[in-house]
Formats: sequence, structure tokens, C-alpha cells
Amino acid sequence: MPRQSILIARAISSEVVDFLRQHFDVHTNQDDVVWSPEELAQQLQGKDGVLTTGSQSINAALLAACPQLKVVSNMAVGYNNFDVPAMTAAGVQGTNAPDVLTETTADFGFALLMATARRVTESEHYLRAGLWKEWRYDLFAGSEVHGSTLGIIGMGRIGQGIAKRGAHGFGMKVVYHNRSRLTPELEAECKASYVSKEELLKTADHVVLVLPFTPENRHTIGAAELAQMKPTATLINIARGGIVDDAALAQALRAKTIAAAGLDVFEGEPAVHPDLLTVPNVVLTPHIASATMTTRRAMAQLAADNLVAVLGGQAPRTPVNQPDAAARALRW
Ligand code: 8YV
Repeated sequence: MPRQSILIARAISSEVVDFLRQHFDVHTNQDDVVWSPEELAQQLQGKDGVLTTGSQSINAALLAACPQLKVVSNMAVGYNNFDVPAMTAAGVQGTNAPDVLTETTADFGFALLMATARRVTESEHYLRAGLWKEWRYDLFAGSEVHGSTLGIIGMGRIGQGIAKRGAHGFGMKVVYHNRSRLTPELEAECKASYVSKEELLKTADHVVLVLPFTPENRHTIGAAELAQMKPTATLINIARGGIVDDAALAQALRAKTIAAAGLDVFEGEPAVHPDLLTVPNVVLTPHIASATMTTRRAMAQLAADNLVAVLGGQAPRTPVNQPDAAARALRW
């Protein structure tokens, strides 16, 4: 029987590529080109599986164009790039890469919160521009982190990691809002209290967004929500672009409706709303919350393990759907 063939759609660590070569005929994207949907479909011809990232859209048209494709393994916890119902109907297994990035991403959420509250990048730009001439009483005075109120919207694994850091490390009062309440045990572990979204927006000093991107979550934070926040508050988005209305946010930052924002993700990224690039009170990073080499390696390995499991006829470690059996049979 010929070896199964897979595509690794973006450049990943060579150890994981070598691991996959032990199992499959492996095709890589040496130059790490970001393929268009048509190019991706072309590259996927004759492939049984693909290891991809959250930026490549997997939809009905692509699946129809790739009749041999059996599994799409996302090297990301978020899988809003998947049309899950289309994958299920087409008999294609989807998998994601949760858990291995939880603590690293929570660390980064806190890094962004600290940098935003204490105006780290804004003050660095000032220093680099040679503007620092003397000490001043209120020079880049920011807002307190310790002892303040942390509001977390989206209380999954990463949200809980941020809550624990805030409550245990910084003595913050933690409130959260989520689709469903945590168990009393988890609430106690995170020292977090459930509140309505309105209550959270009104009372939090730092609002952190860690919810998945779904059509319902689009613009969870828009002009109306920003208006409910304290003028001294900060907003941190490490979830997905599109959860925040970036145009409304830029306006609120300019008008000082809120004090500052820290953003790792953007609507339409890698493009960034031009108004966000010109307001000073925002810290901007290029979607790097999970980016340590240790974590990226763990994400790639989990994505690779899922490919090996599915193409070996086993259940994947972290499935996101259960493919339709009849449609699946046509692909095998
Ligand atoms: C990924 C992420 O690096 O896991 C996620 O959902 O947002 C990041 O950790 C990014 O999506 C590329 O796959």
C-alpha cells in the first residue's frame, strides 16, 4: 500500500517535520508562503491530511476541490478558520491544538495588561525619540494593576489562567462573564465571581477578552460597550480580531472614553485599522500570545499527533467534529 501523503502548510520546527516523515510522504512549504485559497487547494491535490494554522480558511469549496483530504489539523486552539458544519458534512475530521498553549498565552495576556496599564511601549517610544530630558511627577503615570478589578470575558482554560495570575499574583478582585458559569470549585480556584457583561464593563479596571470568535461574538465590544467602561479602564484583546470593533475602539482611545488598550489580534489582520496605528494609548503586537519556541513546538507536535492518529484509523487527541460516516467513507 502506498504511503499516505500530507502537506505541512506553514513552516514549523524540523523535529516535527522529521517525526511526520516517519509516518507519511511529507510535502512542506519551504518558503513559508501564505497561499491563497486557490493555491492551497492546488497544493492539497492528492494529500490525505494537512497541518495548517488559524489563518487558512477551510470551507466547503476547498473540501470539494480536495476529494482525498481526510483530516485538517489546526496548529491553534481557535478554529474559526474552519467551517465545521461543512467539514462534518464532507466527512473530513478537524482537530485543534488546545491545552499546550494555555499557560503561555495567559502569561502573554498578563504581559500585555501590564504593558498597557503601565504605558511601557508609549514611554519607550518617548525615550527612543530623545524626548526624555528630566524626571517629572506625572511622567507616563499609568493605572494600578495590583489590587485593581480584573474583568475577564470568556472563562475557558486561558481565561482561568489569567484569573489565577491576577488573583494570586497581584491580589486583584476577579470578575468574569462567560456563556456558562464555572463550577463552584473552579470559581474558588480562580477566586473569580460571575457577573453580567454590563456589570463587568462598569466595574472592571482591566477588561481582558479571551472568548472564541463565533458569529455571535462579533463586536462583543463596540461603541456601546466602550461607553459603559470606566474612563480609567484598559481593554486587552488576546482572543480574535472581530470580537472588538476596531474602528470604534480607536475612536474611544482618541476621545479617552477608556484609558488604553492592548491588542494582539485585529479585524482583518495582518492589516491593522489605520486609526489604531496613530493613537498613542494602545500597545500593539502581531498575534504572538502563544509564541515561545517551547509552546510552538508543543502545538506543532500535538497537531502532528492528531494527523498520525486520524490517518492511522485512531481517534485524534483533540477533535473538533465528528465527520459524517457516509461522506467520510468516500474519502478513504
Ligand atoms: C496561533 C492562536 O498561533 O491558538 C490560537 O488560536 O491564536 C495562536 O496561538 C495562531 O492562531 C496561528 O495558528
